[in-house]
Amino acid sequence: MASVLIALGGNLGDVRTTFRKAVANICGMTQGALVARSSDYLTPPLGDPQQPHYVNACIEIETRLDPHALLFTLHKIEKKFGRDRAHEQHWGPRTLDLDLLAYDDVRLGRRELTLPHPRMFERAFVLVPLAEIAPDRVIAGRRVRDALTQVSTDGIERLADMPDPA
Ligand code: A4P
Ligand code: MG
Repeated sequence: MASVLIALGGNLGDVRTTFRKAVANICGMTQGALVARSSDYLTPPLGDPQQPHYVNACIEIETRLDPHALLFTLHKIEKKFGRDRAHEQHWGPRTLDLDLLAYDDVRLGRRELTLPHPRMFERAFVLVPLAEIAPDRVIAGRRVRDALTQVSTDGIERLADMPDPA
């Protein structure tokens, strides 16, 4: 089984409900086991400042899918929750963005899949939730909790847990 870290983001629709359903889909469609899930965080938008704030979170799963099959499955889940890549702007609003942050210690440098995720260390909206679930994980030679000290976390707010749906 591979240990995989995935970042969730979105700023259109009822994002927290989308996340809850997406996490269930990720586990179901990857025959994966959920190891950890961070809180949800409200984060100021990177990119167009006129767009709504995002909600961000991270999960750790264990799965037997290989990295490409996993990314393919994540794209299917994005689409299922209303993401329309053909009509969105780069770094613009979206219902659900699923980024593969790390897959064991695999390193890949392809355009369609780069591992670890090349921009994760610049992004407080990734590092804050990631440090909640995997502070001691070392990714590309950097410990997550140390990487977090190198970015500004201004404006990031932890959201209270949602009650379980009836
Ligand atoms: N790709 C390559 N490597 C990976 C990987 N490790 N994980 C390829 C996922 N995808 C990977 O991805 C574009 C292409 O990258 C895919 O076809 C895939 O094969 P995308 O998710 O469609 O692109 P994107 O999301 O527009 O860009 P990118 O660079 O992933 O940026 P973000 O950060 O995901 O951009 N502000 C806040 N506060 N919170 C956010 O979550 N998100 C974005 C979106 C902008 N501003 C944000 C947030
Ligand atoms: Mg993305």
